[in-house]
Parts: sequence; structure tokens; C-alpha cells
Amino acid sequence: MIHVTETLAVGMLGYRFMGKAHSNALARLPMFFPDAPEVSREVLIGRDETALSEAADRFGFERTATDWREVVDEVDVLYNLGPNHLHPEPSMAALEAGTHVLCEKPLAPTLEEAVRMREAAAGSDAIAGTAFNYRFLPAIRYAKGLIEDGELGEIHHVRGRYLQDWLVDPEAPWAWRLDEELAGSGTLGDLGAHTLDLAEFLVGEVAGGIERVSGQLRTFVDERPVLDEDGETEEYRQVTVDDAYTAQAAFENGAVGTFEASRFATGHKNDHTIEIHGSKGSLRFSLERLNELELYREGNRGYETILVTDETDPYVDRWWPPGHVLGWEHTFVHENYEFLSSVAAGEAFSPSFSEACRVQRLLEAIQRSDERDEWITLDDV
Ligand code: SOE
Repeated sequence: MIHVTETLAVGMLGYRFMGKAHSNALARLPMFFPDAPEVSREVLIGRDETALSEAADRFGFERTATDWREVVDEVDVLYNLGPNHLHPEPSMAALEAGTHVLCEKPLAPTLEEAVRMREAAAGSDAIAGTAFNYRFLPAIRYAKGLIEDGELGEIHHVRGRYLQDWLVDPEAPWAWRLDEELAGSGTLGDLGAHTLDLAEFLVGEVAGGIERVSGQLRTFVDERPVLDEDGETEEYRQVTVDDAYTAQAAFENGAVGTFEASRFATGHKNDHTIEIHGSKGSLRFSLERLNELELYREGNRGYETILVTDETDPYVDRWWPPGHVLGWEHTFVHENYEFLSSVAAGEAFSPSFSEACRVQRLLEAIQRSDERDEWITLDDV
């Protein structure tokens, strides 16, 4: 039975970083997107009942639950914001019950699980989406339009990097993101998934997809302290994922791609940058200046900086007058508006589980390349 009601009852699995980002987005919708479907923040799901109850109060949820199995067929929409290893089973159970699902990226720890999730979505009438939030930035939408209108000409280079430095201290504590069983990979799946998704989202129409990759993964610190509730070190636990990755890619049209991410890039906090060079022009986007797009058009004497919160911005009428800037949180508001509108209309949402599974194939190919020390063709993954 597909849940179709006036008010969409939301169950949210996960109440930390992404729980806060998506709960904030849901709270903003009635004021800034009054045409968005009405949503009730029904149940917040987690394990630590004390922390869960505090978060439910703060995020405006009516109740809490500690077992997702009790919830997935009671709500209209499941937000799966848990650690990566919790993405497959709750999402597939919800889809089986006809409950719509928005799942955080990457879709799963492994390609095998991502394929099962894609198949579950294909076999359900419910809507399934993946939260690649950076697709919902005005600068990225404007860049995609320029590329697809031929403003950059033939695409020759795609370059993406996602740099953070929160692990450069070897005593920074162990976390689920550092465990292959729980996360699948480190910077590759956590950060590289965003960059690889954006790369194909931006140039896929004109350059085709990535055909081959060569990559390397590196772990700089092999074990980290597990802290008890007093912040004292209980034990040291193995780090089993990458602290950094680099990859080269070959696109169908012959364009070359260069990608990297790190959690050791000292001085960079959340520096996601995409740069694309074509025969007639280039563009450069940086998350640290997300209200701008740098553009080079042939004949000009260098790059110009475009302020994108203007008439080209699909959401400009929702917020403030042109030139008044947006922030990181607005990517989630835009994404939630588009997802919930798709659910209410019974229409597919992009990025779908199928698109997210494509990203998972790229992650798997880069991991295989690192293991085998050779180029990997995507058709073989
Ligand atoms: C990692 O620190 C992280 O939180 C990613 O998991 C998010 O997807 C990214 O948007 C910000 O950084």
C-alpha cells in the first residue's frame, strides 16, 4: 500500500549531524516554501534514549523509537540518516512497505548492497531518493545550464577535490566513518561520492559518463583512541578506511578527470571545489564561496566572478532579494522541497537510488584500482 495522505508523516533515523541538517530543512519549508507538502515530524529513531529524547524535543518530533522495524510501515516517509551500514536494511524494508525513502549518501558501504537497494526501489511504487545535497545549489544549477547550452564548448577537463582536516591530529578519536564494515570506505565514499556525483551531473549530457578510472587510497594514521563518556581513552582501534584518495578518470568523450579528497588537508575545513575546462570556456565552483561561480569565456582576459543568487537562481524568489547570500544549510532546504514535492506528486526524484548506485560503481572501481594497481573499466564493475 502506497502512503498517500495530505500530511506526510516523517520518520527520521539518525539525530546527529544529518538529523539536524534535515530537521532544520523541514522546519524552514512552511515559511519559505509554502507550496511544499505539509509534513509532520512524527518519530525520531535512534539508540541512545536520552540523547534521542533531547534531540526530538529540539527538532520538533512528536515521539521517539529505538527500533526502526517498528516504524517503517507506520510513516509515509523514512529519512535514513544513519551511519552507512544502516542504509540498506531500513531503506529496503520501508520501500517494501510502500514508504517513501530519502537516504543519505553514499547509498551503502558496498556496491552489492547498493544494487540490492536499487532493485528494492525499482520494485516499489514508493519514491526513493539519495541526499546528494550539493546538486541543489544555485551555482551548480547555473553551471549545469551553461555546460548543456554549449557555453564551455567541448569538455576537456573535469577536476574535483573535497578537502577537510578534522583527522590530521593522530589523537583525534575513532568514529564509525573510520571503519570499513560501518562506512565502506573513508574519504572516497564520504567526500568523493559528492564530487563524482556532481562531475557526472554537470558534464554527463555533453561528455558522457566516466568510462575508466585509476585510483589510490591512503591511510596516514592506522589506529585511533576510542573515548569513554568522560573523554578518557578506553582502547585504540584500527582505522580500516582511507584518510585520502586520488583518482584519474577517462570520460566517454575523451575528457580527462582528476579527483581527490582528504581529511588531512591542513587549513581546509569543508573545501569542495569543481573546475571544468572546455574549448570555449571554463568554470570553477568552491563550496567555501557557494554564492559565486567563477567563469572564463573565450576572449575575456581571465575569470569573472558571477554572483548566482540572482534571476538565474531557481530559488531566488523563495529567500531574499538578489545578492543576499545563502548558506550550506540551504542546500538541504532545496533538496527537501524537491524530494517532498516529488513524493506528493508521485513522481520520481533525482538523484534516485539508481543514480546513487552509479556513484557506488565509481567508488568500487576506484577501490579495485587501488587494490590491483591497474586501471579499471566501469563496464567491468
Ligand atoms: C564529512 O565530514 C561530511 O559530514 C560528509 O559526510 C557530508 O556529506 C558533507 O556534506 C560534509 O562533510
